[in-house]
Amino acid sequence: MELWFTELQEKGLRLGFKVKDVLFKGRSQYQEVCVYDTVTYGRALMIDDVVMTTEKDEFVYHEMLVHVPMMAHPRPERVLVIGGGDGGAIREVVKHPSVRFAHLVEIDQMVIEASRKYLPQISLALADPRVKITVGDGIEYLKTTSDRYDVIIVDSTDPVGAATGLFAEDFYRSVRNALRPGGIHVSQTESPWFYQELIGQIAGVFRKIFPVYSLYLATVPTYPGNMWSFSMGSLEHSGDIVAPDRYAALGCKYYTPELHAASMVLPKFVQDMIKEDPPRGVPGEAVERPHK
Ligand code: AG3
Repeated sequence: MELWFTELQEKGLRLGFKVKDVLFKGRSQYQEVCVYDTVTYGRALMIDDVVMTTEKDEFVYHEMLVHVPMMAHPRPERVLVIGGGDGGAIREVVKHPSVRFAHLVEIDQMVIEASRKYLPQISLALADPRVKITVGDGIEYLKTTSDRYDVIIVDSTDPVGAATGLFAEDFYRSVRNALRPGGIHVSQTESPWFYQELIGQIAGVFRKIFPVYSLYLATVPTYPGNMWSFSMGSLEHSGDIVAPDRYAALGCKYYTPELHAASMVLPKFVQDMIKEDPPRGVPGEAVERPHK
């Protein structure tokens, strides 16, 4: 019997992955967590039927999420990752020798456990001695903590349900407050093809909150639209790479110093989306609110 996993992006778009094997299926207090072995992309982590990461293409997303802000910072020592319980972002963070402390705050223990067991190549750095794992709500943590970080990375699910608060202005304000002087923040902000409004709103909020704002893109084949956006806010540094000589030690498969700069060169419809004074929009019809 053929087994297919389908992600429903919106009423008119589904993405299908042929499944060889179901390795894990669990329901936590927050969500359904699954690990499938897929024919095309290897093992894949799904949360509530949405693709989080796959063995084959995870490096694109994790390298771009992490190395762009890290290489734009002169010396990142203390780094916070909110979400990202699979450990992929943390793995890239600890490749930077300047990092003394990497803190993962993930709400769902089941994501961490399933990734440790079934996605060892992604989660391996969770065992690094510089890494501290807190199972808890990142929003609450940042509201109340007096800890301060050089780089804060938000590796969230889509802005649906529990993750909605991770895309809200109040949350970004607590992110800014938890940055050390010169600190940099990045959030994954979905595909420009389906979340143009969100990306535009975040641009407005980041411009209010952070002295420097940039949007950059990467191509993630297993995410809807493939073109993926990352919104970066910085207290001081421009967002450009500061020390290209640090690159060689990272052992990247996607990120390069040239690509760092190139990822901020935006197609016209994406430029329009983040213009200070709209008109905003993408060619074609308005897209309905995504699934769920
Ligand atoms: N962060 C999830 C990106 C959102 C994917 N969205 C989608 N497929 N509709 C993933 C966690 C990876 N560490």
